[in-house]
Amino acid sequence: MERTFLAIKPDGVQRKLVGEIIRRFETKGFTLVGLKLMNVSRELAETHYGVHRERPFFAGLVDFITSAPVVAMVWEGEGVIASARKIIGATNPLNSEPGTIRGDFGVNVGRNLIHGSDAPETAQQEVSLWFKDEELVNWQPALLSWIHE
Ligand code: DAT
Ligand code: MG
Repeated sequence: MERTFLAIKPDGVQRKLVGEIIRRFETKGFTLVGLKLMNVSRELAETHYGVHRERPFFAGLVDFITSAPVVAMVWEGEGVIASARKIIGATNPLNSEPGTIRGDFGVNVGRNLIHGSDAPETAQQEVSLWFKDEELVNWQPALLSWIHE
């Protein structure tokens, strides 16, 4: 089953949006298989955002993501990678549609509340960067047959 890595960024945690954000993925029908509140080391932040290393916002991004706790999560479900990106909304919250997390709660690209893996390869890399195998829980939700044919 497909899995993706999501992280509620420090702004989402500070603004008490953890429950609201998790609720959106739960009620959509996805399954939570990994969850932890954690401080992010510079090393982890720099690896996670390595693709942006040359961008002008990189240093600020690493400072921000390491500035306060984040909620790191792994979610499972059919099509969860692309669907989570839609639920999250466009990178700049001013361009995110209402109804998306960023569209409903954000106004600034540097405070866009949540990260989501953007493709199957990055999802796999990010899940294993942030979580040990034994931190992930394999389970079958009892409601699965009411969500899937
Ligand atoms: P996304 O988080 O939607 O995958 P991304 O991978 O292009 O977006 O960028 C990673 C993060 O970097 C993004 O969530 C916020 C920050 N960022 C991106 N573009 C930025 C910009 N022009 N100015 C400031 N921060 C930016
Ligand atoms: Mg990205």
